[in-house]
Amino acid sequence: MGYRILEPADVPAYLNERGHWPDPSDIQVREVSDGNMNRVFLARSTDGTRRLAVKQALPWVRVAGPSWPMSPERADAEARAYEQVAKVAPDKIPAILGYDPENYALVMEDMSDLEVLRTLLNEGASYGPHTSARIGEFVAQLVFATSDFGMESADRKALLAASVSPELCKITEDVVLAEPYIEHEHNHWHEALDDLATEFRADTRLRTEVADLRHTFMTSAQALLHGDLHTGSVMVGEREGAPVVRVFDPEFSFVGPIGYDLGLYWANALVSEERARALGSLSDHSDQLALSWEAFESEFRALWPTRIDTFFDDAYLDRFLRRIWTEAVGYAGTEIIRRIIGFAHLTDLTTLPDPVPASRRALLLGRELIVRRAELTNPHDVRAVVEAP
Ligand code: SR1
Ligand code: MG
Repeated sequence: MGYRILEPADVPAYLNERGHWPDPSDIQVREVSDGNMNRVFLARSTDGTRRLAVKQALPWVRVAGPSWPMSPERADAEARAYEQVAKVAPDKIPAILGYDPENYALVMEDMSDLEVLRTLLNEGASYGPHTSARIGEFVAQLVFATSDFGMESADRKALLAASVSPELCKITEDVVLAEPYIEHEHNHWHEALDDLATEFRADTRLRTEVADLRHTFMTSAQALLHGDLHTGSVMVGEREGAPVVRVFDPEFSFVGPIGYDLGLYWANALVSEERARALGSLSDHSDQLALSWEAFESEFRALWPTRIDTFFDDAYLDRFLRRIWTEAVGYAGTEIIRRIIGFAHLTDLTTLPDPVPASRRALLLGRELIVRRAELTNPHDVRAVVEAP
């Protein structure tokens, strides 16, 4: 039949045809598309005992429309990433029930009993003790297993080739790692930030450091990444009295620098902290970078003795972790900046009564993280920069 864009009314027959739903007359469907890129539908039976989610990639960027075409093959990358994570961290992703490559559609567990982390934080919730630790572990488990330490050389080369994702990488290379530092039609910002946007475009030191991070993103094939690990890609909640953390939406997945995933999470945590500071509602925000890094490092170190290639010794592990740390600090800076003067902004800031003071603080913090990343060697150093007046 070929690729067809699903509308809510198509979903019952679609799920039935694909073998996911026996009685298509007993199904209620609602669209809950929220991210920048795709459409998501939730289906439930009248008594609520059967519930599924369908995510479909469109041939364009959803929020831009057909004027920004984008191959729906990004759904293949997402399905591949889920497959890899399912081998090493199945408890940290939604259950995937099927992938339909013809329609670029994933059928997965409905997680509507959980909440998007960003939404909760914007409503004033705290992280609690588990969320960032689980994220740190998630990154370590995925990247160790798909690095040259966790995977046989030939298998890794095959993964690397299969995970090449030129269009999605180009989005990141452009909207995150270039456009905010040049004049570009995608960019927009609050008019009270004009001076900083202009200053950043003229800052040659900043530009060279971003160029370095951009080139590392393009060339450093360390491990399979989530690729877009912001707080809108994490769901949290409780099931049967136990905390649940689920990472979703890995469509930007590719084999790249490990620090990119950590840096994205940190940036979004730091922006959320600026929101809380502006509203006078700081809670456990300041702990999150350290918690996720410590969990990442400890899990990675725990996996190290299982490495396949023992030419990599313990001294190399220390060096490798330092490199990941430094790059993550830099990527955190780029993510903060692009979310304020680039294409895709964050509701953390845009929904503040006055977004300007928090946005200014965040922009300046972003620049510091990029240009001083080599001298910020641990979470305390970063904290000192965050808390500097
Ligand atoms: C054109 S897409 C802009 C952003 O949305 C996605 O969620 C990624 O973060 C991307 O950079
Ligand atoms: Mg997304």
